Amino acid sequence: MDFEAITKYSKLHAKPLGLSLHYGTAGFRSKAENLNHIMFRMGLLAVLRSKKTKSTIGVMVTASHNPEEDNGVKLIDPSGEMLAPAWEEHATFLANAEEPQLYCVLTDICQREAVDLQSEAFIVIGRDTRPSGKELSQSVIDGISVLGGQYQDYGLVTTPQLHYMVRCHNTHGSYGTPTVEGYYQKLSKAFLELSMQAAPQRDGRGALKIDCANGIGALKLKEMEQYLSESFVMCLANDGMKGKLNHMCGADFVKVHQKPPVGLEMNPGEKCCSLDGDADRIVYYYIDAPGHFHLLDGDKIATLISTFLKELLIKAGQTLSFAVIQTAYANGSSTGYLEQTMKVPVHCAKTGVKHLHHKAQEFDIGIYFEANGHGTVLFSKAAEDKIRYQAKEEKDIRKREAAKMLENTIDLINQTVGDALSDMLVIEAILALKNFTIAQWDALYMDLPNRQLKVKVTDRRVITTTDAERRAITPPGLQEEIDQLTQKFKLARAFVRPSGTEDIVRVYAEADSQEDADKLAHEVSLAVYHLAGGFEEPPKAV
Ligand code: 16G
Ligand code: MG
Repeated sequence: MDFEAITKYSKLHAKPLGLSLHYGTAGFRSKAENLNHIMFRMGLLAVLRSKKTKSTIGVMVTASHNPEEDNGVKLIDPSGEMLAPAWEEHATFLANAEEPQLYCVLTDICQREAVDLQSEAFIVIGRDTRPSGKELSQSVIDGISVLGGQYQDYGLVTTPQLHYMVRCHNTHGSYGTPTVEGYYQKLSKAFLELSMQAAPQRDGRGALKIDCANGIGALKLKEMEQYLSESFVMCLANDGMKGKLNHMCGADFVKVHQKPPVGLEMNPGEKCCSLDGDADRIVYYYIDAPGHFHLLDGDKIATLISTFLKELLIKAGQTLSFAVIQTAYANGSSTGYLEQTMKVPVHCAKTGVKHLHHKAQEFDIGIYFEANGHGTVLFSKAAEDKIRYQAKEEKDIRKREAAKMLENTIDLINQTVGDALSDMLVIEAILALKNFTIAQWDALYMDLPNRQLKVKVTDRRVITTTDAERRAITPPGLQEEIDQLTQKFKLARAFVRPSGTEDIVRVYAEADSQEDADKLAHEVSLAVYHLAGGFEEPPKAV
């Protein structure tokens, strides 16, 4: 490593003295103006990671559903997954080194990880549509170049598209061609083959209105549209021509506020969905004839996909292990429906994609979704091989057809990470094959009313949790208080956890009526406020 070059270039991307940022659940996120040095340093780190793994590494510049002024960055590991936890620590360490220590910290990481500096490095870069993205990507490139890494800048892409590119590069094309065209071709071919057997869509039930959060999803859907059949009618709203990124729209807004986004006109029964700012989340919704809003979140998506896959596995006569992974935020009704009605094993993981992804890898087929709409399906290598073999060689036509549909589903789903575009096509294919309206899908089970609240405390780290975040260990007395409050309501459940992306504590409550869910959430918030160092005013009733 060239000490002088690193020192010289680092000064051009100088770290503001004393500024400390952490590699959180989804990488670094902050106001864009604070991120120049972070980007440069993540360029450096990506090169070390690439040398260490002897693989292509991804660097995505995005702040997902955060407001437009923010930006962020995350690294993508060789198989297209989130960065390994030990390297998240290196990232934080490197990000917070003051200028004179930077070289030392780099050398330290190289030593601890036994990085062979003679190895080559190749990095792929992408960014979402934030105005700050281009300049920040250039800082990443400067970091890569100063350590002699090679790179390919994909420019504007969705986060899951960049995850896909990383996997394509590292599998030498067997996962797909590492271009956006390759991505559209792979997905559209699988989609068209899968939905071929669907009956023609009557009464416009095939049409879909899409709220693109004024983000990258709009651009990429317009590109993808030409690869899909004319029978799939998409109508894009919030495509970034007028509105601001994620402002009063997008998957996060719709899920948190449980109401439609602005900028999308809805008529009763029309099927609508929202993507988030970097298109790795999706939620569906509609209004019924009396005008009530119905949200179909990640739990409903997981249920639909599970039902479909389970039916196909039975038809194909395949006995593969199969499980759904959720988080504590999963609606109690969804867990009950999956376990009791569908007889599917359900596991609970901590919040954050990497935790769910990791757990899902333990099964032949692992379906994971966060209630917020981030999720995908993972197929083990053995399961994939079995299915592909059966799709080709099976003599029984019915079984072979089922195996072919499973094979198309494997190709349609982005197995690296949750992907709004790929998930949307999976959902649309299933709805078409089942000839389901969105209301019929919604009727699979009824969500329990629920409420999420935020509480401000002096130091959110005083709250520690166990049992996949469902129980609080500290501060003393908090869990006992939550247990007592919960007992007062029917079908009730509540938990609290420190947010991984904001300086607040999150509260979740559900109960058999909205009134009780609101009441319980408020009472639990007060308990957090009193026992965990709340500041400003005590939380008000909902
Ligand atoms: C990030 C996570 C998401 C999680 C959310 C929780 C990734 C790619 N994204 O957006 O999975 O649900 O954080 O945020 O891991 P919170 O900790 O603030 O509740
Ligand atoms: Mg996102």
